[in-house]
Amino acid sequence: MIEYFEKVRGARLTFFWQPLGFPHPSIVPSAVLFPTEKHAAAKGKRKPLPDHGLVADYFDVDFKKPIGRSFIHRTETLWGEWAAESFAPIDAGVRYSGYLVAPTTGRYKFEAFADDEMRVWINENPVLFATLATNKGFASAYVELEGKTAHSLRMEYLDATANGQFLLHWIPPGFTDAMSIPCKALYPIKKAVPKEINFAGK
Ligand SMILES: [Ca+2]
Repeated sequence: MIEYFEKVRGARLTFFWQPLGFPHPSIVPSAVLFPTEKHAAAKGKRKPLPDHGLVADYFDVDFKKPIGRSFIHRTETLWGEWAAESFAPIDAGVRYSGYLVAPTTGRYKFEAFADDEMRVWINENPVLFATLATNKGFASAYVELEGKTAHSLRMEYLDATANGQFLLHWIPPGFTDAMSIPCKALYPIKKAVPKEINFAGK
């Protein structure tokens, strides 16, 4: 059990471990976390793809040498001084790909921060580029999205050195504050998108 308290602006939490035989700590992957003992006991029957999230393909910092594949359930992560995955190096590039489903049709504002760099494409169109080299890693963009439709989403993130962190948040139509994109909006393949998505969470 983890209890987390967030009071005023800025909220970050990462849960690291260092498995035996690995040279550095890495984020505890969602593949080894289960909501109940029953889910944990049934882990051998796990589906090859998670229900939500994006495919994560890791590379070296030049995006030339493939290192391995896993999944991410949110469009944000905090590597800190360590690695995203036990098999990945501390400094790495990663390409996240999958589908984004917006709850309603309208104009969405996307806000990003990256240490060191991040590029985002929606429906194969470049949306934004955040880099520490300009504007301290922040970037934003508006995108018109049709609701309840699968839009292809690709993000390329590079942590070239030292601290590693990125986020891609959105402000849906009718809202004023940026918020995390819920994992209900993210799917690794188009076939995983259900016919009906209950965004209300009830
Ligand atoms: Ca960095």
